[in-house]
Amino acid sequence: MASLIASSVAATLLAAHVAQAQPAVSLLIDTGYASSGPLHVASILPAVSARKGQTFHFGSTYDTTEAPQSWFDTMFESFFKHVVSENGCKWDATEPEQGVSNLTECQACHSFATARGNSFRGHNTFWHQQMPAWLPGNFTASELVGNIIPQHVKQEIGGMGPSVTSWDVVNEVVGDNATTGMTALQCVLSKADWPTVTADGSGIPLVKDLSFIYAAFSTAFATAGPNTRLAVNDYNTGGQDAKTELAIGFQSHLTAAVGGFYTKSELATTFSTLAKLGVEAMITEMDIELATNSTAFLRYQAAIWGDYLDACLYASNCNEFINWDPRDDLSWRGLPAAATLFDGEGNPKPAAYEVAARFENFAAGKPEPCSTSSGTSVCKLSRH
Ligand code: 9MR
Repeated sequence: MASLIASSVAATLLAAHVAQAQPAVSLLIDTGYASSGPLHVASILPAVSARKGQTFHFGSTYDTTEAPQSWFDTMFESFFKHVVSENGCKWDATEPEQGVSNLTECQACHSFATARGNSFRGHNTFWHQQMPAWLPGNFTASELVGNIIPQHVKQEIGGMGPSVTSWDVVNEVVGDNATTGMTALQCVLSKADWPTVTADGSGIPLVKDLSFIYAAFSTAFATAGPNTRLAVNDYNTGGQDAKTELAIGFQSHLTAAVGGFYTKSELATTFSTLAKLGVEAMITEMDIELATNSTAFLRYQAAIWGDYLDACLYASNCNEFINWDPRDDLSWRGLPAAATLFDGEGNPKPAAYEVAARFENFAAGKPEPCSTSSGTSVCKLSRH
């Protein structure tokens, strides 16, 4: 699944793939569900949770610095009901000076969520990007594992309190070339980013074993609330592959092109494999880049979004679904990629209406729709 996206090299890597044609698709919004006018997801979510047997968390990223605030106020009342701080809970924001906890932005996002009846998810306590300047390259492995990571994880997770639904305890620690048959250590060692290869000053690689991951998780386990899910979060996950074996947060930075996303059945098989192991999984950073903002591509995007949401809804072990960036003008993938549910003016796109329709369908107790992103030659929807 090489064309699923690597987080830091997104746009360039997939330029070739997005030029591919899109299939004609069949959508629930063609069958009588609303395709214009007000969106009613927030009012449907309680019935969704009732069918799931536990709270289903559906939301998006937010940061207090992002404009326009009035749009966020409305959307996080009526559509999104779950908040992830896009950047405010990362290590550079939360421990800008060694040993000094600063949860100001992370807490502000949590307060924004709480004030609107939203739940809150934590992203992240450990990542090789957005590190505070004082950290990389300045410590030995034993200082990192024995002191710096546990202290940071404890002060952040402890400081944010037990209501956080899930934490990305480690983010993007698995290498892109991880393959089945490799040990977990080999998979992590193949990650060509700090802390895997940064020397500690003596030329010795900083990470020689998985103790940095163990340090983060054991501290998180001891500090987090009893119902908080603790995740390895990674991109290019969701299929039957080595990366997915190690991660339960499926970022899902996708592209609307064959090979740019997992099929619904691949994703469903992955959820069900994990369910049999007693493991929960979640969609943590969904967006879908388009080659062009045409009607056909917007419909393809809606079909893929619908399939991912259905895969999560109809799985027993998927209860969080997060969209990365709430609207196209705020997307890390750029406005031309049109990768989110709402356009650059904040207007709902077909994918937003299709998401609402999938929720409505599920909440009404209906059977799972077929795999719409496969195209009308494979799947045609009708209202049950
Ligand atoms: O969306 C985030 C963007 O605002 C930051 O500049 C960027 C820094 O690398 O991180 C983005 O979020 C990333 C997330 O934290 C981890 N997975 C990949 C996301 C997109 O790069």
